[in-house]
Amino acid sequence: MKEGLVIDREAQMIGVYLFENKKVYRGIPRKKVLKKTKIYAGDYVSGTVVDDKTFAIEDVKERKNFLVRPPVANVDKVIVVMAIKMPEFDNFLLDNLLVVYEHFDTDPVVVFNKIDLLDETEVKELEKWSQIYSQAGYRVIKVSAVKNEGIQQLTDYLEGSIAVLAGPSGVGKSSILSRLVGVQLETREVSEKTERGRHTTTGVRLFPFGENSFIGDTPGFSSVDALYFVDKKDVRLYFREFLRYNCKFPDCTHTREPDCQVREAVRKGEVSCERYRNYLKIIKEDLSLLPENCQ
Ligand SMILES: Nc1nc2c(ncn2[C@@H]2O[C@H](COP(=O)(O)OP(=O)(O)O)[C@@H](O)[C@H]2O)c(=O)[nH]1
Ligand SMILES: [Mg+2]
Ligand SMILES: [Zn+2]
Repeated sequence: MKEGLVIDREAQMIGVYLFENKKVYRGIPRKKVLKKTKIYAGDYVSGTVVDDKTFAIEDVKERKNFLVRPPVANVDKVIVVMAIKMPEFDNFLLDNLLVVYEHFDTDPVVVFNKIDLLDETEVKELEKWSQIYSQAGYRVIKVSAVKNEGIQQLTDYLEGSIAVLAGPSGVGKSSILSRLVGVQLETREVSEKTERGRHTTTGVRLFPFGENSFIGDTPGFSSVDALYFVDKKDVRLYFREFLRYNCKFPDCTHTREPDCQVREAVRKGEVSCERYRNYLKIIKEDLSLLPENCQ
């Protein structure tokens, strides 16, 4: 049996990347496999080579996670792409996305693209936000897809993983993907219409690059409500930096409880006001709860 990864999934098409020779085969699942599960991009499969174009899929490995939009399994890292300008940085959107991708058990990395566009004041703003997200526990990478800056750093960071790009449209996701993969690609939109005008189930493609790394594009979202995916009471678990603190009550919501260590950390400036404010906004809490130093 040989091991492969499903990198292309659209309608009846299953493209399987074989690790042994890095070639892509048309995957044909055995009936017993289809009975057991659906097959998604990102699925690790085992099977046998039938001929130089065809791979018979005998088994699908259990998934460690599954993103719904786009439907990709076993996502190690989500590259959340933002810009300081064009489009203007939206920290509320970023925090909603981080909550969602933490919830899906991936490791998000924050990428600021288009750094070539920034004047002195905007560079200061970039530094401020970079620091906020590094302090929160995220890897932050500054990139210019146009100037090919920071791309090597991102490639190194993604080595050996399945990653997908996320972020609002226009931030440069497709441009970054082209740089990482090293060729100009015409990336396919995730949602397509059939000739009958009906929405098909999505087509997803992962591109191999570097040392066993794979990357997929996503459609942009300009707004995401984390509560669509995550229970309100669980949001606190997906603000990474909150997990460093032990409040008096283990289920502390970091709002009105006595001896809340997270609120204490906000007061001391260890947890940023911006992040805490967005936490309150996401859980639809009263912003008058912000400590005085954040008002
Ligand atoms: N100045 C500048 N423009 C960029 C950069 N990356 C992408 N763009 C431009 O931004 C626009 C949107 O890029 P695209 O990759 O389609 O963004 P997507 O919607 O997130 O996939 C295009 O006109 C790109 O040429 C960058 O690093 N610097
Ligand atoms: Mg795009
Ligand atoms: Zn607390």
